[in-house]
Amino acid sequence: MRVVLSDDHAAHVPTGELYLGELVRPFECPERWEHVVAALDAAGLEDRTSPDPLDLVGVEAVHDAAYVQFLRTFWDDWTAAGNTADAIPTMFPVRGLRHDRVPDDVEGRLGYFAIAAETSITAGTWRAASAAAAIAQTGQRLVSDGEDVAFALCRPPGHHASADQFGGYCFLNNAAIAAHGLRVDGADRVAVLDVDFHHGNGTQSIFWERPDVFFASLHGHPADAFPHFLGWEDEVGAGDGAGATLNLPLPRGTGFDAWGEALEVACGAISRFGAEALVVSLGVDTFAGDPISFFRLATDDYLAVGRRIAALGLPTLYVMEGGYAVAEIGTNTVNVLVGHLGG
Ligand code: 5XA
Ligand code: ZN
Repeated sequence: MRVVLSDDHAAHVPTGELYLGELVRPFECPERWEHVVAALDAAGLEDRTSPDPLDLVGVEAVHDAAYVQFLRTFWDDWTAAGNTADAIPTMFPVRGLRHDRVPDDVEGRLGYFAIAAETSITAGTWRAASAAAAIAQTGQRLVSDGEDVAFALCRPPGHHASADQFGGYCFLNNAAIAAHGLRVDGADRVAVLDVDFHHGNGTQSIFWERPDVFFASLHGHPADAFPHFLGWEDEVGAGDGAGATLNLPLPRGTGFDAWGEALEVACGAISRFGAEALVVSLGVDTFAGDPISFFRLATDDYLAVGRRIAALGLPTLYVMEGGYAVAEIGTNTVNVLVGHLGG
């Protein structure tokens, strides 16, 4: 299996995360990447590829150009305004406030483009986020060019990033960029299967009205879990995309039996949709030991996840999303890949 990765992920190292009223060490940390690489080594998955340069046209096919410009330039503006600490958004255009004016002030602009306060922009955020998007694009091209399966080891993750907002540790939507790329490079119908614990609100919103990209997500019920304000089962897409979104929210304590049944439902829907290629938003924060999630999957269950996804028989790109049980993230992630390969 080809693995696409880059050391540039290490440029994004936020110093703190607002979590339940405290500033804690961020759960989304560079060590996650290192553990996945160590597990890839241990499993003999050593066919590594560096990303091609970022294709901005492909990025701006799913993100607003003004948002991409914001991500590219914000750190310089933030520091030019005299700030030295990481940029943490604290004020948002919520109910009753205007969405049609982008503030000039850096604090206002930061909140305008944000969904949540746990994610900060740092000196190296654009470098890492743009490298992650380039990794997804490179993996996508490998699959479009005939690889059965590839793994894009993206960090930071992407599935919470919408066309014009960051949050949930995500800046550019790597999976959405890859899914759109698969369409451009020849697949008539593409599916995104999001198996991260959290609902992929960004991916859903990007493809909400598109009939050519199916989005299916298994996740902690939004009544109980981040991102809280999207991911109910009655969200099915709109306009030409009506019926091309499938949400399978699951309760606290969900173990592999119930989770696997939901995976079966998602896979059945992807087959009926007639997808010709698949992007998997691969988060392993469904693991029982994950510190910020509440499902109960075990390390061996991830082998079965990979086997079931492989049984779809589709050219597949796995894109790394979440997973914060740092010591186990490598084995859990690689078990999905090994299962896909028949292990
Ligand atoms: O998949 N998304 C995540 O793992 C990030 C959740 C952030 C919760 N504040
Ligand atoms: Zn997650």
